[in-house]
Amino acid sequence: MMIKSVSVSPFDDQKPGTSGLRKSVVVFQQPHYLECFVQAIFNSVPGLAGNTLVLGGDGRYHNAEAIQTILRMAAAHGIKKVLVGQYGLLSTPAASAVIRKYQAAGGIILSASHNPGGPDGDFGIKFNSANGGPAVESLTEAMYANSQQLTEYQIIESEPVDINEQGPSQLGEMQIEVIDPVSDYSELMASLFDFDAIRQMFRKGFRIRFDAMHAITGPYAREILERELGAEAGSVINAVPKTDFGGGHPDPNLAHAKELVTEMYSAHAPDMGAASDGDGDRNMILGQHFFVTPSDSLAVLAANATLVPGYASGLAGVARSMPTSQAVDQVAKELGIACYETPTGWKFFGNLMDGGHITLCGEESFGTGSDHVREKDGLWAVLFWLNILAVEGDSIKQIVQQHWSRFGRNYYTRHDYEAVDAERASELMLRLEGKLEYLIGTAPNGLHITAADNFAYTDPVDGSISHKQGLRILFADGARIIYRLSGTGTQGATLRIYVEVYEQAASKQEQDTQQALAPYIQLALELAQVPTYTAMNKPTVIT
Ligand code: VG1
Ligand code: CO
Repeated sequence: MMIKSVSVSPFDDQKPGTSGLRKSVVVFQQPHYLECFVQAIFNSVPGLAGNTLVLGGDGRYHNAEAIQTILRMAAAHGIKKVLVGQYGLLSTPAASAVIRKYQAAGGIILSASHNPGGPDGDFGIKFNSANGGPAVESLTEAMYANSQQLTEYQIIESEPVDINEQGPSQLGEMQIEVIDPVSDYSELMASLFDFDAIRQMFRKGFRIRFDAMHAITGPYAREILERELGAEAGSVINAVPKTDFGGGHPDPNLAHAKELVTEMYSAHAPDMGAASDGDGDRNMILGQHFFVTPSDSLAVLAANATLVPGYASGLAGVARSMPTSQAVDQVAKELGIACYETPTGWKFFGNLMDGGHITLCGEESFGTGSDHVREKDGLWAVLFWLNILAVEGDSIKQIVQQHWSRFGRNYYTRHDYEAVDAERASELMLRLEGKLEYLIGTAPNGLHITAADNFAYTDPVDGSISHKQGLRILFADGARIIYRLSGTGTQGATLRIYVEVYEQAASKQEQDTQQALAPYIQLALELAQVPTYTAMNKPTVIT
């Protein structure tokens, strides 16, 4: 086996964001670009050589080529064995499950998640550690630092490896095992949920529509929902993964999963609607003529967890990202368990789960998960809901409304301003941050501000501190306005504004969300002079 050292000059833009390194496909297609980042991973993660690595992706454009490059670099780095998903496919939660099950030293996941794919779309790469979770911040910083000083990378020369057939093969001295991307994951799901109860519900005529959005969850959802649980054939739509996601935006929300939303609001709507994103870690849950906000979904799962076999003994604690609504906090209070507030991104939940501090966690961005893996998990959330429905016998709408009457309702929305001029977006944030201390104790538009800051988080397990995680404005009545710049976008800047209002009175829980939040949305625009800085008079996406 000939190991070749290739001399390179470093790329200056290989700084991982909220979830790995995401760039347009064209950036990744530059000669040596992917190789440099992979070498930075290998140089920064101790103990990969001589150990097992998991490799797979969401199947988007450039996935197949990138897999071949990484295999040849892994062989040059002295990796002992690579477990690679058949056809190069592995959903993000399945990759996490496989890393944990086979005690791999880590995994490389190729995905830009909910970002569009295809030659003009985005590509991405991230490293997950031996616990199955995204590399923590200190490690992603080490990768970036390494990428800035890189002078060479190592690769072997070889013919492309056949990853279309399951089974073992060899690349130089490295073993390769092409694995079924679905079976380890579906086995794990069967160990957590009452599949018999769900089967019985389907047998009685329960109908689900699952929109895989032409992305990775198609094969997983077909296998588990249709084959194992007996949902009607055709329940899973857009089930064949495409390299460009059928030209769509594989983001399960009201704006992008239009086909599903239209059906769920039609006269013949199925009992449940669900969708997942490009890499299978997000989920959207809908009932008949009813949308469950992700923050509410997390709270409902937490409140009903003991109905599900895998969580029957109760929850150690829960966590949510800072911008996520405080609905789950109400549940934690009542259950008498801890509730942690972390910065945006799944990497902050790993330590809490490893330390046994939390069992469930979630984000407002359609992400929910538990300590069964170290990623958010789209299909898992759908199965969790199915299990609750099978036990309760109520509709999704009833379950959520009962939840509100017990815990109160957290009205919640996120307004995104995409592709804003990056400099103007930072100016907006800087100017607003400068104003925050003067806002405390004032009542603009009659809304009483009690606190305002730039959120910082101290990890209770390793003591690491993450600064500047979003501007928060907190109000006397429990309402919040939060501003962040996205760390996953690839064009200009994306400004996210999150608004939340708590309503305990049952008589006021049936309002339209945008109307209920209107005074705070208005104030959010005024305080940050959003139209002026973004040159937009309305958000590009509202969720
Ligand atoms: C977004 C979401 C965040 C999520 C991240 C990765 O990040 O807001 O909650 O963890 O995407 O999800 P940002 O920095 O753009 O706001 V995924 O499914 O894209 O891996
Ligand atoms: Co995702």
